[in-house]
Amino acid sequence: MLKKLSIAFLAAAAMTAHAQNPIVQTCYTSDPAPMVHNDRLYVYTGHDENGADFFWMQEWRVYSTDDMANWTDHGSPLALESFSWADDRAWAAQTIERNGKFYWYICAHSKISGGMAIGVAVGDSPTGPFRDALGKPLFENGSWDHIDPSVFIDDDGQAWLCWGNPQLYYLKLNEDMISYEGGLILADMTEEAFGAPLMKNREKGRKYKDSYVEGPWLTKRNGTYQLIYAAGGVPEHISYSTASSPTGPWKYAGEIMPLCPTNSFTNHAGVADYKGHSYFFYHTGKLPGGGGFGRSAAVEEFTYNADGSFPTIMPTDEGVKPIGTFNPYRRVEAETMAFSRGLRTEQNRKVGVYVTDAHNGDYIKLRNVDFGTETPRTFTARVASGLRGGAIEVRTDSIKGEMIARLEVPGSGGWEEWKTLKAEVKSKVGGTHDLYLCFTGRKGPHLMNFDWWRLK
Ligand code: FUB
Repeated sequence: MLKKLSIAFLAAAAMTAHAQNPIVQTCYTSDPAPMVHNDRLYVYTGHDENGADFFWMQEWRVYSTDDMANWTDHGSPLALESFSWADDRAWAAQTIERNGKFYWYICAHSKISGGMAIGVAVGDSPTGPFRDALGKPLFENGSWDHIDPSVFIDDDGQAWLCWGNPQLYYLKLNEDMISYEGGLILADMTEEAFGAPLMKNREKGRKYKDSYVEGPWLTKRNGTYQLIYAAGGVPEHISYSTASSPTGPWKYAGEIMPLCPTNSFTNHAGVADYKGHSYFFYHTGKLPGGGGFGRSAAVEEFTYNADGSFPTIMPTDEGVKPIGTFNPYRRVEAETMAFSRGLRTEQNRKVGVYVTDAHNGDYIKLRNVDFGTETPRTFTARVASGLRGGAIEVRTDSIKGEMIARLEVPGSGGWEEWKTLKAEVKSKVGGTHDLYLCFTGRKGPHLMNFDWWRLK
């Protein structure tokens, strides 16, 4: 189903050159939370299930890029089963680095309290492995308010965690990032702060300017604290408030991403500065088959106003421009792509994340691939096929562009029987091109699994 719809989506997207939103086409990726580390930008997402009728989410995922166009899928290093106390709703989360460790703050339904709880996982790298840092929730009290944690480390080193729907809560984290000082802090949910007070304090029949709902993202710009959040109720838009302290009192500052026809009644934002650019991440229901419970991460570039305030940011299908070139003369994980058609990714212990569900006509696109001045001589790929296999055609500039190499992939004796195969590059290629890895073979069956490739 998803596959057929992906094809329809591509047909629509093809009308706009280089449409790249949503940024991942191999599965649904909700509630994006960016983090920059060592010159790479990572996005931590949720994972909406195919065909879901609610937010029945079971795992979190990680993607990364160094050029904002070609994204590597790092799979799912964290899931509900990573937390012995959690049994449902792997909802919005955010990761931050401190002292060489990566802390992934999540929320999930707790079988201990029966409400939503805030948990924290820790890992030694941005892509894990991660483990529950405490073996119990960091905070819970049986309430369902405890969703959507956002973490922020201030210039003085003080870390803050905030979250909540419809009330905004905070904890003052200790330096270890897995314990806190003092008790739960409740934000003042006033009209001045968010455009409307809490629902229970609103005047009947009165129209308010805006309102805080959920999905806070706490940050600081030019010495001013900014709290970005999903606003307005259902459907949601994105607004923000500012303050001179991380816990407020907040002052309503306006909408950032207005209500738009994105096919999703929720929205969830995160911002990051990366390589001299500013990026706004959010989600839409625009991947085929998607919708309110099938949401996907998208990104827009924006420029802050001179005073540090946000401009209005509109969702686009084009997304952002590449800010670098891609080096094909190294082992490239097959799950690195700017765009793909019809494919999914899986992961196992043997090879990690790999591309699967490759049918005749499916493809991977990479953008801004720099072939340099010397033409490559060989295309090598690690592949497996439990049936008859097929071929990978390596083409430049479009799916119908010049075929520079064709790798025949015979059956390897099993879907996890990996073989490294090589084909000659037959045409000269130099400079920068988009690169397409096109799967061909018998119409109908899954042709092959694909682990990595390299030009030499
Ligand atoms: O993804 C599940 C919930 O939907 C999140 O926790 C909210 O922010 C909304 O996006």
